[in-house]
Amino acid sequence: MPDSNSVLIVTDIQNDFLPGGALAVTDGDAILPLVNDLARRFKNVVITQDWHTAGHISFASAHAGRKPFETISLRYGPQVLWPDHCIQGTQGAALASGLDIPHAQLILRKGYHAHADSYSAFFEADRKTPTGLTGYLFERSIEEVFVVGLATDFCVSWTAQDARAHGFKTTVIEDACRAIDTEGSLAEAIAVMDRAGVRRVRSEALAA
Ligand code: VGL
Ligand code: ZN
Repeated sequence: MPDSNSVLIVTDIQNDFLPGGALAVTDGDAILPLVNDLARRFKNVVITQDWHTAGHISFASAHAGRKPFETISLRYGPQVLWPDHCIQGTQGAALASGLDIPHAQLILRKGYHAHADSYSAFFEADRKTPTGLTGYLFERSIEEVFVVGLATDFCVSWTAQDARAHGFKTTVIEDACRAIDTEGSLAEAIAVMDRAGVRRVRSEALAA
């Protein structure tokens, strides 16, 4: 299945998204063995890292009177507000120590502009400002993208949608992901991915 024209994108498996972290995803750590195992089957692996400034616009603490998990309207559209998380250089922003993917070729940071969020590994939340990943994958003749990691309903889904929109055959491996699921966000993300032509599979469906 994975060949030299495919890439595995390992999304935001960072301390702050694991149990005990600032924006813990339920059972986020449970995917680590599977993610490590899947990654071994890919020649090409890209790891993403949520990488915010202190006082980032996506933090509830940056908006007077607002609480985490509320949604506000920003110039580029609706923004869910989060607890402070993945601040550049902190332990919370570090990749999980249980991630064992020494052959990963690129670690891509995103969300580093103070005034824009970036769920997707391809574009910031304005859906216009590129991270450079499209060019990187095109230049490396990648045709097929597989996405795993955290969280299914935010960074995984947005990354998969953008991959598909750029013509990559795109698959989310669902049992190698976990969701935040706030205000129906998981059901919505699944509907959007299905409409966009993103394939969703379980890891057993991928031939060894
Ligand atoms: C994420 C919320 C805020 C994610 C990142 O990785 O899915 N979710 N920042
Ligand atoms: Zn974030």
